[in-house]
Amino acid sequence: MHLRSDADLKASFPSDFVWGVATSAFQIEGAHDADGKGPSIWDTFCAKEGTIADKSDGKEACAHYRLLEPDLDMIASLGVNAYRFSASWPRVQALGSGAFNSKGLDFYERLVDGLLARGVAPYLTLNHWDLPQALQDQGGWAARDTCDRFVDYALAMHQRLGDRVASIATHNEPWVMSILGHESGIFAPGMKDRGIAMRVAHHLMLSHGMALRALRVQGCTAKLGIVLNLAPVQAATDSAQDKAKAHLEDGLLLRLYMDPMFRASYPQDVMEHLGMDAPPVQAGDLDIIATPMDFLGINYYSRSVVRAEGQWDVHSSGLPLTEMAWEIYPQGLTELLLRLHRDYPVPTLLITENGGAFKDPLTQGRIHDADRQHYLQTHIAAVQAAMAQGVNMGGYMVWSLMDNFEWASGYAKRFGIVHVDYATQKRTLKDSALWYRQFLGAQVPAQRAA
Ligand code: IFM
Repeated sequence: MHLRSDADLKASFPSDFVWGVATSAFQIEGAHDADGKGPSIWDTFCAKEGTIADKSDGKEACAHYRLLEPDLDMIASLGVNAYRFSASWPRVQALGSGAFNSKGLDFYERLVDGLLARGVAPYLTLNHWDLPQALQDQGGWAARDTCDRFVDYALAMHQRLGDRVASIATHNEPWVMSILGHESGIFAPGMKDRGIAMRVAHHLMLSHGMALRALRVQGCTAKLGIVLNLAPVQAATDSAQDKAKAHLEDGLLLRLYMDPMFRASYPQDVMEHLGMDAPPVQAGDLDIIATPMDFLGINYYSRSVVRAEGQWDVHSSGLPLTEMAWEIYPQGLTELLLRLHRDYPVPTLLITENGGAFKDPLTQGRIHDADRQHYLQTHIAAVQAAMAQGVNMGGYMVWSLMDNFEWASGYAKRFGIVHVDYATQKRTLKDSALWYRQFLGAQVPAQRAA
């Protein structure tokens, strides 16, 4: 991809474009049982033998619950105008029903007020996977009742913070919660049943629509939406079999979510493929799911290439890979955005996550993560290319602000633009963070210089 100068690239975005960094509660907060927090399904999952590559957990993570104030200073020092974070549901309501925990709500209030005081807009995600364990014990997302519990939680968050957050996303990556959590079982709660996974996907989308409606009735002025993990799905060859498989995989990853939310229908071919495992749709559900939203968040990392038989070898394209063995494929982001714009009546699109895990050698206090910097530059350029072709883009957020708990991979995979030394909790801005700050044109406050 032809790289234009940073200054030209930055100048090609509108002045009100949202530039941010993103995190999620379980991945950074730690304080797993502090101040009345209840256990989440990820606390339970981590405690099971063989679930997390390095046998770690989220008990301490980046100690963000304790280090909130310095972390807020660090976020502001990057010159971003937005910070995307999630609230831990069991921190604000230990059991996922019944009493809310004022100390938990106070934490998110300090976070939101601290951002605003520093000129950074708060972008709240309600559910980034850490469902209260007590709700899982009653069926979790496979139980329709959990949708009502989620609406109560959404309304409580709105009551406390709705007048100050810029945006509320209901769920982060329903596909991941459904498929990795309930079909392959490599994420919490670790189930392996496709029928359950499809119930989960349906209930996540239903609760999203229900929450949007309830929030609007409460007079919510924050922008409302959802965050999906999407990718272009390409056939490995031109064979009819590979193309048919790619169409089906696109159906399972993208159309299964985009069609109900933007067309009020499930894709017929995918429903037929799922047969008895198809989502349990009740009368009126699809209208609720298709409740209009103000923005759609997209998390983009790579493309997906599929073959009819067996796995596609990710090394075969010769493209560079990240430490997750994900191909670096920025043109896929442009392709995806153009396709969404062409095929669906989408609202403003936000890139709510984009970034990569790379080897980050710490040498004499510096981390020269040129790979990550290049990844970010080329993907920002890919967003620009989509905008130049008419896609309505509202913002871009780097995943992630800092190294954190990368789910089943534990702490070994580092996505941060800020390095975290987990032994001391010392934060060090990597070269990519220094580059991002310079790209954004932020002034370095003397007392906060890295
Ligand atoms: O760390 C995750 C994040 O929680 C959700 N999206 C993908 C990231 C990288 O795997």
